[in-house]
Amino acid sequence: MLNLIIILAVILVLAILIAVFRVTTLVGIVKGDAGKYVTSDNKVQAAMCLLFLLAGIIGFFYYSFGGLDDDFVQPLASEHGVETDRLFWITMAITCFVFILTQIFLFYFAFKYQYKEGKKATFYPHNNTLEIIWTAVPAVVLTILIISGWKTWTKITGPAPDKSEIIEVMGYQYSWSVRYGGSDKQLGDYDFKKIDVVNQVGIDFSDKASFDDFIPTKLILPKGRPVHLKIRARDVIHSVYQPHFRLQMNAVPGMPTRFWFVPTKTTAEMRQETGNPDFEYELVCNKICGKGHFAMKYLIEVVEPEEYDKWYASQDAWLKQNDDYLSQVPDELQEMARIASGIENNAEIQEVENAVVSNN
Ligand SMILES: [Cu+2]
Repeated sequence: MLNLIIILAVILVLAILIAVFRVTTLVGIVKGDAGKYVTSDNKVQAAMCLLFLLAGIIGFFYYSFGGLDDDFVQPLASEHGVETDRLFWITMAITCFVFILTQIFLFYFAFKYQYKEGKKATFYPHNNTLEIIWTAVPAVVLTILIISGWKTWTKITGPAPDKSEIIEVMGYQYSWSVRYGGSDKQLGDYDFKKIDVVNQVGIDFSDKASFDDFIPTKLILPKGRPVHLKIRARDVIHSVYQPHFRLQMNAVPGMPTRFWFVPTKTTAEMRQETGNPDFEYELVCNKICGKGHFAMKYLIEVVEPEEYDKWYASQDAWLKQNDDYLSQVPDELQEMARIASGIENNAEIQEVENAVVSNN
């Protein structure tokens, strides 16, 4: 039904265009255009160029700054974002200035140099000075833009500070999994061969550092501390995109990537700033990775560092929650795994040992 309506609409529009064309031809004949090199319609076309220029510029500024851009610029909440935002707006200002200037020339000249009887075009084949200016100026401006961008990018992607919170982010069809290092603050190894229905990220329990790792359902970050994301993917290419932190990094299977940054506002502060009591930071996938791509949204909460430490200490190790995976721990590390994961606490073991000693 809809297709039929569209086809009818197209036929109707074509019929109207043909009718308009016939009417203008007839008007031209009445006016005595027949036999003229250029018809009177030429003036209308020239005026339309000016009209299009004016409407285009007004439309461009209204669309960009007239309140329609609410979702375009998200409030900023990271340290490096200040620099990338500055670069973005400088680039935007320069390119917009040049764009508008060239459009003004383009459409104004089309109007100004419309065909007029008896007017002859000047033959102007070459001008060295002009060639040098319009080659050198863009070359210099672009070089400055690219070098400052490159310097900022090098700084942002440089080594993370020593005391960063290291968090693993793994993308898969169709969600994210985040893993923290636990009390030793070190992420255990992983191995794709260890992935199963429960051990979704493939934690390798032959590595001591993995015993206390934990996997929460939300990405919790401390305000003001450097956070180092270790990024990987399980199946296809995904992309870690956190717009409020001005952060994006591809998650590639078999090729770990990383990104470090410093969050500067807690979720609560952001709720106040935006006036939106439901505001949430989000981690979304920025690569069209399959039919469930739209569902790859993961919530992030930024809290004060003290609150973060409290939350961190209260998390149960993944191994404690899934203690049948103890069978994957090598024999000589069993006891260590039981203690590190919190399956057995130190006090209990001490008690048992004491009992053994006193019995002897
Ligand atoms: Cu994805």
